[in-house]
Amino acid sequence: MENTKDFKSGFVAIVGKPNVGKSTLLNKILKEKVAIVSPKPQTTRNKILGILNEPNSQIIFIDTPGMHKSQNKLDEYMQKSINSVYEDVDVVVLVIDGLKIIDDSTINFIKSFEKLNKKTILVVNKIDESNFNKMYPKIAKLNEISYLQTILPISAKTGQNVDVLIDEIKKLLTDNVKYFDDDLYTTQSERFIAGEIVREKALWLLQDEIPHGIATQIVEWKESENKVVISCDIIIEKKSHKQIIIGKDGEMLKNIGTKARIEMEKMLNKKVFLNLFVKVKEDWRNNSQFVDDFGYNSKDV
Ligand SMILES: Nc1nc2c(ncn2[C@@H]2O[C@H](COP(=O)(O)OP(=O)(O)OP(=O)(O)O)[C@@H](O)[C@H]2O)c(=O)[nH]1
Ligand SMILES: [Mg+2]
Repeated sequence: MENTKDFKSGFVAIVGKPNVGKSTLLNKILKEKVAIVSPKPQTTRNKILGILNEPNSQIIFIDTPGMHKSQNKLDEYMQKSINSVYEDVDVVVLVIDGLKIIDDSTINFIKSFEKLNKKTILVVNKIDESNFNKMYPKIAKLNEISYLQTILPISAKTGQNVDVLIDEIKKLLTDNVKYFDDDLYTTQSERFIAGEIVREKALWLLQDEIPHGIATQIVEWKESENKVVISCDIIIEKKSHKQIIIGKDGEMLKNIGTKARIEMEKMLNKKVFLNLFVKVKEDWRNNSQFVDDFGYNSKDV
């Protein structure tokens, strides 16, 4: 079908520090879960593409890992995937956490995006947990940053102002091309999302540094008409973490598995038989080969 003259499309990067709510925002915009979310920073490790199809527009969003200082090979991969996103996008949605103090370093951080020379919308997230009187002076402070197209307080969690954000983005789009089929809302494979679901449950259930050292790898996927048998390796970086992830009498692993299976069944609309295996790869986040093997290949960013 030919696009009408007023059809708009384009690519939008969602960027910002870890834990500010970028992935929550993407899921809310799409009304589908394409990116995993957790209260722990550095949840997202890859660029995640989500497509919002509306009768007169197609917006392609790219969620990115939170920006932080690189400490290992995995961090370097994450940084590369953030850097590579800017080439292709028309609009940058820069997300900050509205519950955090907005000081000079925040202002400088936001100003550092000016050199990208992209139309930029600043989103101040998590307003559901604040009140207008507290938020207003903070947002007023941001008005001195002149290169921004819009400053918008939102709640990615409740969806407040998310429709306004989408309208503001549409105003900035100039392409007239349909890049993807109408019925596609992500380019992530079900296999990739399944691995991410296992990682998400581990992020929620495990404490301290353990979840950050976890990678997941789908090693078996046998699908028939009404069931899928999925086997997934959970890779950990220290032998001493093995007992913690398995738990007393296997309780922790069982819990991760049950929660992941329920979510996979919703996604796949089929009965899922999920087998989890724990494997130790000492210090894998510092090993380029392992980082590549577990799906974080710099050549793919
Ligand atoms: N109260 C509140 N919490 C939110 C909101 N948006 C996200 N969160 C919470 O903030 C935490 C981080 O959310 P994510 O969406 O994983 O954040 P992220 O920016 O993608 O994080 P990284 O992938 O680590 O960079 C989670 O606990 C979310 O539930 C919001 O609008 N309000
Ligand atoms: Mg994320």
